[in-house]
Amino acid sequence: MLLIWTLSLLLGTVVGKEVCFPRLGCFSDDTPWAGIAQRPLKILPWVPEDVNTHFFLYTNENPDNYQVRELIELIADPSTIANSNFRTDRKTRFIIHGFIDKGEEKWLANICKNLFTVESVNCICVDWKSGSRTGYTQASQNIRIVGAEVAYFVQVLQSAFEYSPSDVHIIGHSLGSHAAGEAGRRTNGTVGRITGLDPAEPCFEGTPELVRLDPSDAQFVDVIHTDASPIIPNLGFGMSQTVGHLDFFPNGGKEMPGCQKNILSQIVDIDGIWEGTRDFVACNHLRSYKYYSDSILNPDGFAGFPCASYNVFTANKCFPCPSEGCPQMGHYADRFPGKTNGVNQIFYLNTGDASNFARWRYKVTVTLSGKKVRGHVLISLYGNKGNSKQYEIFKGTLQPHSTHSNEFDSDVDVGDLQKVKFIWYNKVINPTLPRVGASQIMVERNDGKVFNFCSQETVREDTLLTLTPC
Ligand SMILES: [Ca+2]
Ligand SMILES: [Ca+2]
Repeated sequence: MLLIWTLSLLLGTVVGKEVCFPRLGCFSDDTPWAGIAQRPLKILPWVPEDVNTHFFLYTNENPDNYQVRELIELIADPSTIANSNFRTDRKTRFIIHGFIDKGEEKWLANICKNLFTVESVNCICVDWKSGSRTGYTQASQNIRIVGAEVAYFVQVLQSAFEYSPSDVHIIGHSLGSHAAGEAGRRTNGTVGRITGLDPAEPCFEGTPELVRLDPSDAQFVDVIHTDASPIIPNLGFGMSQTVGHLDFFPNGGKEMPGCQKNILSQIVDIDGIWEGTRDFVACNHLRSYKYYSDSILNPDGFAGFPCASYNVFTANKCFPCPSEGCPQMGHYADRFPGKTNGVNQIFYLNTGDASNFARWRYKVTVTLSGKKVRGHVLISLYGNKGNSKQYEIFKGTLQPHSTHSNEFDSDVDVGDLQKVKFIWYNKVINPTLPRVGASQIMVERNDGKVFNFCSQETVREDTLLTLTPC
């Protein structure tokens, strides 16, 4: 009893420890920063010199080689940014990496390069590898320094160049998402947008909004969840909790297609051994920034559907998009008219298993004709933008006049439908050579537009039947 009493006295004297730094202010280990269930260890962030945050500026004028901006130089003389390729009439997008990662990693600059193909922008990759390559608990505190440095950068832009924080977009992966949230909190939510790419779960899930990314950190917050399984025992690094205005759960948010490959096949990938090992330990977690990167080049290839759950979505019950449309996951999420109508709006979609991850979902309804046999029915779509592969619509008894529907995610955007091809098979030898057809096929696009096709013909197994508009 005496021991417990003494301990509580000792602990009491520790409460309220804080460290203060010029320009960044003070950081305490008070609750909820530390000493709560999700972060029991009373630790403080490192000093800014040890986190050593750097800003690598890429622009349309220097897409391949960054201009290093030492923050200390910027503060002493804001004209250093004026002498760079930074343009005050452009948006500024910061990209912040996560745990163990670094600002020189290719994926950050690749996002910038994709951006330069669609817009003129100041693209700043934030490096804090000195603070990220340590124990996870320490790194999760060091993001407070990173967030403060980014916030300070935004404030210098505002005071020295009258640059509006609403033209700032901060993209953060993993722990970087919460660094973005901290930067946003320190600028009073005036930053235009924050994108959380699979925000880190440990030390953040279920914590107060103060310490983690939440919708109040920016005018608009969008989130992509790709590793939402629990950290214990599944090692799912990402949050399952919704923390934005729009929260996207591609492929259900837990297991990403293409992530089941074994380590050997990963290592022989062109990106080399490090990328292979990264993908092996954290494939689902890293998918979030790959989806974002592809979304820049595919403005309508990541439509997210509002739905009660992913199971309901895969049961084909959330198609097409509602009248207000579907938001796009990734870069163009800010084009959604209802983006800030509420917080924690949830959306589901499927992606591909490798880049290009974009997909376009279609609903196809087939009315059969001809003989009654068992078999599989497949169709392919032909449109003014491209032609799809064959997708299975139904298997079972092919009963004339029966109607069957299915939805699928095409890797091709076919645009406006022009014709449809039908094929059936059963691999059963049948000397009567049965013929099956489709009297009508209805194709619905995700925007609700419907295309109808008809045919009077029937065909033998494995023979294409073309249906024309009707
Ligand atoms: Ca917050
Ligand atoms: Ca998780």
